[in-house]
Amino acid sequence: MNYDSPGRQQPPAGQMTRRTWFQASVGALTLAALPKTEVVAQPNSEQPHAKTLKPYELAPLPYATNALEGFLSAEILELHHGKHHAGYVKGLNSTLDAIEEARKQNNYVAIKALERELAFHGSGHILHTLYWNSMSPNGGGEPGPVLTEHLKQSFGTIDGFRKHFAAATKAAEASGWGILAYEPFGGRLIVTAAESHQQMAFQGAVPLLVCDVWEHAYYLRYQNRRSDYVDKFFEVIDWKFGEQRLSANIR
Ligand code: MN3
Repeated sequence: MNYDSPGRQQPPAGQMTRRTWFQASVGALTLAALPKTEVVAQPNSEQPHAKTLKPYELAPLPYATNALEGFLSAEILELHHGKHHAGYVKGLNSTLDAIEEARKQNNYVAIKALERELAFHGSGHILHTLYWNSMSPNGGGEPGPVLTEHLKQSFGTIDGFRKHFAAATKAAEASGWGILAYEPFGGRLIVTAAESHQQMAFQGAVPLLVCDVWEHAYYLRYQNRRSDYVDKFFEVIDWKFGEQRLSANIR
């Protein structure tokens, strides 16, 4: 059973739950989490229903910009969400437009650069969407039962995971991310440290909880002290979101 299937949940108008907010933001890319039988049922190259696809949208933050004040200032969240994340959404849509135009013209002279842009902006949008949800004013504490079981299986102890995740995230080269992901082929959790948004990807792994360590995420408060920022991330980490993501993706 996969609870991330698009259209499964139809809340009353005006009521956007945290889950539906996330689905609206990420949309079709949650297909990556579908069972194999559904993944192979992709549209053919004619894409008969492609015209129904909507552009990607920047969803509002799932909390007020000052809700994480003890960790990140409202100024940081406003800039990060309203400028940086918005830029990835814009870049993703414009890249998709350019690729569509290339298909129409049957002119693929620039396709390599376009695919590079697609991976960059697409990964940037998805990771930022996950990032806002990976934090909560009610975050911190300990993970739920499903996540706890899998964290212990994959990392030995919860503290073992924390140390591993913190070390990998602090060590991400230049601009990057710390990512806790579920790898469905091996049925385990992994930590990856992405460079930029898309380099060093473990293909097929589904990100659950992520921490942005581009300087724009923390510099206005922490300056060069990335280590302090990563350590404090655990005070706001939304384990519930990770629990939901994992539960929806376990095979
Ligand atoms: Mn960022």
